[in-house]
Amino acid sequence: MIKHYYWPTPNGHKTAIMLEEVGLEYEVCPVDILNGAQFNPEFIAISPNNRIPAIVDTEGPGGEPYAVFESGAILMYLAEKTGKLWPTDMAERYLVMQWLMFQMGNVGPMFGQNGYFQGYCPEDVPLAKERYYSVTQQLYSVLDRRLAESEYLAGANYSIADIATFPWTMPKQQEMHRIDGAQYPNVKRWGETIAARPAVQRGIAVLAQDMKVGNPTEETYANMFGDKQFQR
Ligand SMILES: N[C@@H](CCC(=O)N[C@@H](CS)C(=O)NCC(=O)O)C(=O)O
Repeated sequence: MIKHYYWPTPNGHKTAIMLEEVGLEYEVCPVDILNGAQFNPEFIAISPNNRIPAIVDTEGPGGEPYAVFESGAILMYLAEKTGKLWPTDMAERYLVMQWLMFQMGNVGPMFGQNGYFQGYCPEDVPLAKERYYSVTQQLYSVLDRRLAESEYLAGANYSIADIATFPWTMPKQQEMHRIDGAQYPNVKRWGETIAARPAVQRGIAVLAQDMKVGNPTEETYANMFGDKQFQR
């Protein structure tokens, strides 16, 4: 059984979707990051950078409990455990890895900073806004070009690379990132195909009612972006 340490954010959605796709038995362990639950020592023992998602596989390698943090590593772990959503052929598998790393190293961090400076930063910082917005547009262009030539990011088949990227490009995210989805028709086609998958819909629905990042209070801001992050 998989214990899923989770909150309904784009990074959390990746592993929520994956668990639904592969059909492993799992238990949702909510980590309310708006109210500081990510700083509990028991959670930091599993996820040293106080970020969701994380998992504990109660029957990990050798039958022992095994903890995994970082969403990309969790997707790979669950793919390897179940033999699903990444190919066995080495050339094909490394295409999946490349697009997964593209998400982990570029899409996630840059879109995240764009969202922060567009929406949450208490000061208007035009240079940062412009910089992260431009990088976000450039990354959308890369995705759109790739999806013009390929059904899914890593080729003809849906994989963990798509699962990692999709939650960051959903309409709500595009709005937050000031992205006009109509400018990226291939991302749109791909996003609509993925959004129609029942497992994706079930994954996104987990704790959906608790997704209230919109207007942070002083306390939730401190937990997510401010002093609490740096106190330790
Ligand atoms: N690189 C990490 C990023 C995870 C991440 O940034 N998670 C956010 C939610 S989307 C979080 O837990 N934030 C809580 C905090 O910053 O304290 C991953 O992909 O797992």
